[in-house]
Amino acid sequence: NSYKVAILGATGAVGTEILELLASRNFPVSQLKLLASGRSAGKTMEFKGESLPVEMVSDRSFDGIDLVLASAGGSISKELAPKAVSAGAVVIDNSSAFRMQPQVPLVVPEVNPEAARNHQGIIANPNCTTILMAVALWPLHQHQPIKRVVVSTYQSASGAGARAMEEVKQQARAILAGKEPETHIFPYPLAFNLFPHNTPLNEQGYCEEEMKMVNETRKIFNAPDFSLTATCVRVPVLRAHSEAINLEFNEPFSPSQAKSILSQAPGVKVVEDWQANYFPMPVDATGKDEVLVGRIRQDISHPCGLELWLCGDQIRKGAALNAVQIAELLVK
Ligand code: 2RA
Repeated sequence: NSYKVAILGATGAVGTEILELLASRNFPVSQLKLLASGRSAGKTMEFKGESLPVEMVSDRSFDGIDLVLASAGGSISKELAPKAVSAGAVVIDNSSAFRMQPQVPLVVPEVNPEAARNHQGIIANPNCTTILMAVALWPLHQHQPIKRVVVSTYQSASGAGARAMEEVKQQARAILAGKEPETHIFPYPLAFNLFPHNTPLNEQGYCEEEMKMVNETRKIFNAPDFSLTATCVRVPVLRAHSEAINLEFNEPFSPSQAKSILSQAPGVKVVEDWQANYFPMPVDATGKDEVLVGRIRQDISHPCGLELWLCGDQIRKGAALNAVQIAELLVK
């Protein structure tokens, strides 16, 4: 079998990665439609040696399409995903628009692949920080239930899109030239700086990005009371997120046992050379499928605590690869 596939948001950072992955993973595509909003329509993109036009998306774009991979922002997904479903397509949506709706599966293939089958037309791709963390925590949680998570994120510019990656480079050039850095996408200078994630804050002082990690993890793990607190920070890195994670269990969990579990965990690569003081870094995670995990160690402040550090490509496993892996689940 092969499928008529549409990429909505094809020219964005995630859309471009989805196109590359459909080719490199040889997804069974019989017809590929590249859809974008106004400013990107008219371009062409390469797929398996063929030059394809990027079309302006319209209500009729999804006629005859089997699968839509959407990464064009929440408002476009809200407007168009239901239309694509009515036209008979299944939509894998990378935006946060549908993630918490009960009838919409929220899927990380290494964690809850079975959830993908119960879709009613839309399947949601979790937030990048949630995906990267879930891939690493799930195998440990299965071995011994995690009692509490404290996570701090170090999020790359790519999470705010391709233009944001350009902006941080431009800001660095300006600063090195002794000029004032300009801010357009980001509210503050990111080059040689960092700032708490600037999504809106709730009354408890948590931003939306932090609450996504809490709420999405609970849904993916099917654990409504899962105890997690997050501090999300934007850092001057291009396209890989990093996370410092503290775990509390009910019983001691030895670092060596955690390391051996993670060494066999799907989607994880343990990277730690204690002699060389070499551990996961964004420059190593960039372009890779795996979540790199290291610095697995006893929490010296708690007998049942464990500390770990991870890096993962935000555009790839954090978004595009996870979505394509969900599509692969559907066609298996
Ligand atoms: C961010 N996770 O990094 C969000 C959206 N990709 O800003």
